[in-house]
Amino acid sequence: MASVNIDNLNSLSNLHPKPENTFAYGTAGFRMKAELLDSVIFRTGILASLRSKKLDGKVIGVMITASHNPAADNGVKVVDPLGEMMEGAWESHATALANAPSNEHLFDAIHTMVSTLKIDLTKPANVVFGRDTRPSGEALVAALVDGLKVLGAQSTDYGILTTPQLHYITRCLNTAGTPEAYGEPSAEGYYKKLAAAFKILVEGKPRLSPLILDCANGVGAPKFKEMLPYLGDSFSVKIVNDDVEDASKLNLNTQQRAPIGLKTAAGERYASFDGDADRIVYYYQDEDNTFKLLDGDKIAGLAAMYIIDLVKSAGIDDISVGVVQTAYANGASTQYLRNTLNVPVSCVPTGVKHLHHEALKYDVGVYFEANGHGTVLFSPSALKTIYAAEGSSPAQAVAIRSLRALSEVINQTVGDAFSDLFLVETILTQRQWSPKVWDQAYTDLPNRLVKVVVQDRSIFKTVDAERKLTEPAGLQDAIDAIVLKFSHGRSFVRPSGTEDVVRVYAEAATRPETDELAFRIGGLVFDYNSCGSGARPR
Ligand code: G16
Repeated sequence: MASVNIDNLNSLSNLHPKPENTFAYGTAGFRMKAELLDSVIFRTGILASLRSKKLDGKVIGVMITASHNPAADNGVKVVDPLGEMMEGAWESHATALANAPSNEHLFDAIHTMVSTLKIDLTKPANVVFGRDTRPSGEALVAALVDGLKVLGAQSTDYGILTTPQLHYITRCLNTAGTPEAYGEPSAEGYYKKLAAAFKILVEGKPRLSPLILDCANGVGAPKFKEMLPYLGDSFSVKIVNDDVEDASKLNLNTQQRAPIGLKTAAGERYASFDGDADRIVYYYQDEDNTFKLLDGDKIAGLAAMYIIDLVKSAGIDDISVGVVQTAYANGASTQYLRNTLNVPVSCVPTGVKHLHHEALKYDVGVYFEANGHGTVLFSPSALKTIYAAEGSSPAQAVAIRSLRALSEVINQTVGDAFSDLFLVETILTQRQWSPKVWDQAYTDLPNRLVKVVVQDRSIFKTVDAERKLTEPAGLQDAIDAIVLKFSHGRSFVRPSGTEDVVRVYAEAATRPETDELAFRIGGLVFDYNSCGSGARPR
């Protein structure tokens, strides 16, 4: 079996020295201050090459982005051949490569992977990559390219893309020429595919008023503008927060309020992307000037309701629909799904990879995190049924056509803000619903998310889909004792996988009680064994 050329490795690795820091492949890859990432991204190039060789030269994707994080951060994640997140078992290998303290250790870490994973280094390696609009992206791409040279990977730079576009392209490249061919492997192919399906879905229906779309001053802005010509008059939009030149404006959004600089008005319909356009939330302003958020839970409820109806109208009885959520899902949304829509609901830990995996268990699996990250997966057998169905009435034929188009408009690889936007716009157009009508399905319990800065978030260990802490010892009992005092109280604490904080979620019967619960638990975490650092949450 071939070996790694050590001189080549040394000379390239010397260009990307590892700082003292310790790195971990977290919820969505490596993510931290951009200036710390040079060696990590260089080594991710080696990792992606090894992954491709292990998979017989299949194309592996690498996306350089820090998504919702501030502009000074950046990150990297590896995409598997069908556009899914990299197989979980490889995360520890990614972490081991990133933390090797010297070139010799790096050489050894590569060889440990090669022997334990039985990687044939003579196989080809193919890697594609993209980045978001962060100013640090260009230099990090150069580090990645050096990493790809270590094992001689063939690579293609797709330039600036949204994260879901890179996932889409990876899948297209690996399925080209097979019965599962996913589309043309380019941003243009992606626009054409989504736009064609959306046009079918809204055909013959009166158009809605323009959507006001906040792009968080991120990559979603130029990319959505690029897509507009493909949509023709099927959709009308007013794009705001589209300044990608001034990085300080990236992701300057606030929680449970309209984004900075956007003045909302009653009667309008709004949506916000995050910095790499893999998440979306909707919102509107009520007549009494209240800001109303339609988050990932609301999108999941809308999508599940619509798909269940469509399957029934199509006369296809043997397709099961299920929904996957995380602990952040509002209690009222879970009740609505279970008791009104009668769909099975599972709860998994935070991170698209967990939701995606669980959603594959259903014929049609709807998965959304409350933060707007999600999609709908159609199983191969569900697609077969949908494509084989003919329908025995014109109404059934229309429903079948819509189901087919729906499976095309929805990105099957990962949560995608563009796809999810077209999913929501389809349903609102088909039903001629305002956001307010959509919102009436159920009323959210008031909820609040608090970030607690701690000295070491790795001491927080969770079980039960992150709903309970096992460590630090005793903290969960203290949380439970507080929660018991609140009507409809629920709260959990978990370490973030993308930011250096611990997150506290709380919900309760009323807004004041919710706020009190959130800050009492936040304060408890901060004070517990003097865990906190910096300002105590209040
Ligand atoms: C990433 C993950 C999401 C997760 C979010 C926050 O999103 O892909 O699944 O919900 O981070 O995770 P945490 O609470 O662990 O920090 P994105 O949009 O930033 O890539």
